[in-house]
Order: sequence, then C-alpha cells, then structure tokens
Amino acid sequence: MAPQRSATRLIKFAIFAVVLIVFGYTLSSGSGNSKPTVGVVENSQPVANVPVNEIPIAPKEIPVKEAPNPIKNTPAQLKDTSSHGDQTPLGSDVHLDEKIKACFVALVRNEELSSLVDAMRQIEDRFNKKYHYDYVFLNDKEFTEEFKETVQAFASGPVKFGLIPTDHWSYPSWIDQDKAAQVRKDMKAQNIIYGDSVSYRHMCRYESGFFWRHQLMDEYEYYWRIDPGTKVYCDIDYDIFKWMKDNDKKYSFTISLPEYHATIPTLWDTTKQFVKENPQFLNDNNLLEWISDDKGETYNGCHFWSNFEVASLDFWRSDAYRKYFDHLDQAGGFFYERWGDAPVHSIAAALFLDKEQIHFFDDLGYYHVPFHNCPFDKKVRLERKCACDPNVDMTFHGYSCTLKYYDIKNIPKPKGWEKQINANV
Ligand SMILES: Nc1nc2c(ncn2[C@@H]2O[C@H](COP(=O)(O)OP(=O)(O)OP(=O)(O)O)[C@@H](O)[C@H]2O)c(=O)[nH]1
Ligand SMILES: [Mg+2]
Repeated sequence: MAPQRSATRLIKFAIFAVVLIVFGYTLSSGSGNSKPTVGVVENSQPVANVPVNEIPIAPKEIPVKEAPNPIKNTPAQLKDTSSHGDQTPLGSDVHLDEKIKACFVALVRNEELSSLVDAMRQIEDRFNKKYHYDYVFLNDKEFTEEFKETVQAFASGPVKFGLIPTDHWSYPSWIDQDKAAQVRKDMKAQNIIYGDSVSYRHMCRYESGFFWRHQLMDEYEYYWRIDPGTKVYCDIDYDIFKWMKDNDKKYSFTISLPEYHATIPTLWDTTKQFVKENPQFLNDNNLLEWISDDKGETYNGCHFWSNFEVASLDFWRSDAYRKYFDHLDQAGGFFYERWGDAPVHSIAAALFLDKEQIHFFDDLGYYHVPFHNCPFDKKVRLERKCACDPNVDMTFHGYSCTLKYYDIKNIPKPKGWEKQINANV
C-alpha cells in the first residue's frame, strides 16, 4: 500500500507543478507590455518600435500616492497659512482625462541644448512626468538631429519642432537699419546689457508678437515658457494649466522687477498714444496702479519676468493685444531702442486684463540667473519639497515689484517677510 500511495502523491505533485509553470509563464509574458510611455515626435511618430495606436500616451487616470501628511487643497483651508499668494491649491489628484490643450514652449538655439534639458529635467521631475504635456521648440535655424534626439529623450509628452518663418525674424520694411545700427553702437558705448545685439532684439520682438502665431501653437490654449538654464524648485502636484483655465487666469508670473529705463525710453509714450486711440481695450479693473506710480503719467518699469510664463494664448491672439503689438512694432522701438518682451507683455496684461486674471505663483519655486523665487512659507516648502533657500527669495525684496503687487491685491504676506526687503538675494 505505501509505495502505491506515494506514487499517487508524486503524480498529483507533478500536475500541480505543471499548472504552476503555465500560470507563471502567462503572468510574465503579460507584464512585458507594461513599458512606460515614450515621447512621440511631430506627426505622432513613436520613438520606440511600437505602433502609434498602441502607445498609451495618456493613461486615463494615474492615482497619486497620498503624502503621509497631505495639505488639502481648497483655498479656504489655506487661510491659516497666510502665505499663498493668489491662493493656489496645494496638492490634488491627477486626472489626465481632464487635461486641456496646453504645451511647454521654448524659443531656443541648438547650442543651448544642455542647459535646456537641465530645465526640462526639472519640469519633468516636478510636474510633467504625471501629465505628459506637449513640448514645442522654436528656432530661427533648423534644429540639429542631436538636439531633436536629446530633447525627445527628456520629454514625457509629444515633442514638436518649428522653424520660424523669415518674416517673423527680420527687419520690417519700415525700419531704417542704419538708424538701428547707430543705436546699437550708442548702447554699446553706454554698456547697456544686450544693447549691441541684433539677435536679442529679434528675440524680444518674436516673443512679443510672433511665438503665439507659429502654426505649431495653433492647437493650444495655454503655454508654459521655458528658458534654458532655469530651475523649478518645488513639486507641482496639481495640473497648473487646468488650474489656470478653471480659475479664469490668463497670465502668471513668479518674479517681477523694474526694467532698465535706458532700454525703453519711449515705450510708455507709445503705449499711452495707443490707449488714447483705443480706449475700449482698457480693462475697468486693470492693474495700472502696479505699473505706474502717478496714475498713468509715467511707467515705473515694473514687469513680470517673462522667462517664466504660464499664460493664455488667447490673450495674445485677442484684438487688443494684436493691435497693441502692431502699434509698437510700427513705432520701431524693438530696433531703435531695445524693448523687451517682458515689459511689453506686462504692460498689456496690466492694462487689458482684469487684475484678477493675473496670478502670482508663490508655490512653484523658480530660478533664472540671477534671481530666485523660493516660497517663503515653510509649510509650503516642506510640503512641496522645495529645494531652495528662502533667504534668497526675491518676492519681498526692495528691488522686486511683487511686494507692491501683494499690496494692490490685498494678499496676506507670510510671517517674517520684512527681513527680505534688504536681504542679500
Ligand atoms: N533660436 C534662437 N533663440 C534665441 C536667440 N536669442 C535668444 N534666444 C532664446 O530666447 C530666450 C531668451 O534669451 P536669453 O538669452 O535667455 O535672454 P535673457 O533671459 O533676457 O538673458 P539671459 O540673462 O542671458 O538669460 C532663450 O530661450 C534663448 O534660448 C536666437 O538668436 N535664436
Ligand atoms: Mg534667459
């Protein structure tokens, strides 16, 4: 009896083992398809050898792990923290099915590749790895293969490359180029930064009046401008584009400061002339007070630092802005002076938008040489894992215009802000 029973046991064991092996094999071959998403280039060509329709570019919903001690997000719940700028939500789940038409956009040169991917890496780590928003790269020259290949490796969303049409990056017919050359000579003699640069002027004119007209931008509603070499210091755990749209925000910033007057001597008079001729564009609830200390007589130079922008493309596409840009362009100050896109965008936002449509992000953390925005509120810094030093935060510094913005919009300031006024930022 005993040898017969052990033979039966052996057979049962063998059957069980076969079932286990088959089951194990099925499981392991199934998991081979769960490769993470790769970036796609224009025309939806996948980088990997996977048919386009099989690439899960935007899985419907990715549940986000709860932080051990989450700060939940309604503005009302933030009141006790006193430092939330225009009340940005802290933390929220990721709903990719609610994504809006938005992209990152960078006007960039091939030779800036390494500092560009440095900035991209931070944006991916801090934000976009959860959302996979598109990237648009624009250049007045063809991008090299190396450039394209490298940025695609860093992007978690689709990537598009655009060549700037020549008429968007050249002298308009009405510009006297000899006069423009003389101005550059004079500015060089006065040591005005980028005063002698032709390409810088084309860049400023392009960022003012053309990037939003590029064909590749047509499909988008919102954008985030990326400058090479910039940093994002904090986790952004909500969909910033959707938040802007849901809250009817049209323009946002992280750092503000006064412009060098020598680069814009006639910008304000040219603006005043435009407003006089087109009073219908002036918003009733505008932010004029922020850009002028004497009710519009003169410009105080305050501008949003436009190397960071998350904004609505429809604002630039509006009748008001198009006509304003055309008026400025006709006046020639992009070449006869050195008008920057930052004061141009800022003056337009301050005059044509409702001030409630402008937003200061005090919760992202941002750096562009030489200035930092490092959230001054400790609670925000810890919650968002902001890798920065609040002692160099520019927000409340005497040189910044953001303090004035807080006062005009009655935004509560964080405890201890006064010590930043004279800080060594
Ligand atoms: N394709 C292209 N991009 C440019 C050119 N000049 C500037 N840019 C881009 O335009 C943006 C602004 O230029 P920057 O040189 O950073 O100007 P800035 O931020 O005022 O000055 P920095 O303090 O030097 O950074 C950056 O994204 C540059 O890569 C150009 O001639 N061609
Ligand atoms: Mg820059």
